[in-house]
Amino acid sequence: MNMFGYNNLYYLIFIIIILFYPCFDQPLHTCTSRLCDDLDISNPLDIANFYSTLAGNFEGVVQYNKDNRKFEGAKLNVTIDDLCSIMVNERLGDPLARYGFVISLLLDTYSQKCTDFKYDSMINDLKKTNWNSSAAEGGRQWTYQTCTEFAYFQSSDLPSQPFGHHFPLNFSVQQCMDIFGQKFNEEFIQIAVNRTNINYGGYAMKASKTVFPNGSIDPWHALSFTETVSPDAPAIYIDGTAHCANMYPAADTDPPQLTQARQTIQKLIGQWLSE
Ligand SMILES: *[C@@H]1O[C@H](CO)[C@@H](O)[C@H](O)[C@H]1NC(C)=O
Ligand SMILES: *[C@@H]1O[C@H](CO)[C@@H](O)[C@H](O)[C@H]1NC(C)=O
Ligand SMILES: *[C@@H]1O[C@H](CO)[C@@H](O)[C@H](O)[C@H]1NC(C)=O
Ligand SMILES: *[C@@H]1O[C@H](CO)[C@@H](O)[C@H](O)[C@H]1NC(C)=O
Ligand SMILES: *[C@H]1O[C@@H](CO)[C@H](O)[C@@H](O)[C@@H]1NC(C)=O
Repeated sequence: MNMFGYNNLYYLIFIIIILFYPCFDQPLHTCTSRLCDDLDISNPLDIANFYSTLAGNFEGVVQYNKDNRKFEGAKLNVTIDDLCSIMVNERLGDPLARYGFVISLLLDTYSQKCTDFKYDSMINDLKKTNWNSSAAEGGRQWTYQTCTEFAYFQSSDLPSQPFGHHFPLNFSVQQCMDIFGQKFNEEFIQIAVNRTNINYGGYAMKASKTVFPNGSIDPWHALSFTETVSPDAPAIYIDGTAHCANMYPAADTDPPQLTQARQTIQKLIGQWLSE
C-alpha cells in the first residue's frame, strides 16, 4: 500500500510532479539534491552537519509519529509508515534515491526550499538570544541543557545504524563549545552530567508520587523507567506510541493502550491529591 492509497504508477507520477515542479527553472542537479549550498567536502563540520541533518528527517518522524500536536501548530503530518512506504518502493529508484524522496517530502512538509546543512549558519542561529528568534522556540534551551545537564546527544556512534558515522559524539561537544563558549568542553559536560546524576539519583532515584509514562517507539524511552521499580513511582510503558503521546489532547484515533494510560495517570494523580 502507498501513502495516499492510489495505484502505485499514479502515485509515482504525482510524486515526481510535486517534487520536481520547483526545478523547472534551475539546473536539475541542484534541485534533485535540494541543498541550499554546494557541499564543500574539505569542511568536516559541514559534512558532519549534512549527515546529521539528513538523519534528523528520520529522527523527527519517529519521535513525533502520529502524535496529536496539531493544536499547537505542529506541521509534521508524515508518519513512520509514510517513510517506510517510500524506502521500500523500488519504483522510486535505488535506496539512495528513495532517501532523496524522503528528504524532499520533509522539506515540503516544513515549507522549506532546501536543506541548510551549513554548520556556521546552525551555530549562528543557536547563538541568538532574542525571544523572537527561531532558536528561542526551544532549540537553544534544549541544546544548553544537553551541554550542562544531560548530554543527551544524537550521535552516529552506534555501529549498527544506516545513517553513516560522520557525526560522532565530539561533533555535539564541538557545538556546545561554539554556541556557548570554549569552557563547555567534553570534561565540563562529563562533570555536569555526573552532578545531575548525583542531584537526582540517576537510576537509583528515590521518587514517590511520580508516574513515568513512555512510549515504546519513542527512542527516548531508553533513558527512562519502563518497568516499575517502586510502587509509589509506577512506570507506564505504552505499546506503539511516540514521544509524550499521553501529554497531548486525546483523539478518536488514539490506540486503546494510550487512552488507558491517560486514565491510569489521572486516577493516580487524583488519588495522590486526595491523600
Ligand atoms: C501534510 O502537510 C502538508 C504541508 O502542510 C500538506 O501539503 C499535505 O497535504 C498534508 N498531507 C496530509 C496527508 O495530510
Ligand atoms: C527581534 O527583536 C529584535 C530586538 O528586539 C529586533 O531588533 C529584531 O528586528 C526582531 N526581529 C524580528 C524578525 O522580528
Ligand atoms: C572527532 O573525532 C574524529 C575521530 O577521532 C576526528 O576525526 C574529528 O576531527 C573530531 N571532530 C571534532 C569536531 O573534534
Ligand atoms: C563521572 O562519573 C563516573 C561514574 O561514576 C566516573 O567514572 C567518572 O570518573 C566521573 N567523571 C568526572 C569527570 O567526574
Ligand atoms: C520518557 O522518557 C524520558 C527520558 O528520555 C523523557 O524525558 C520523557 O519525555 C518521556 N516521557 C514521555 C511521556 O514520553
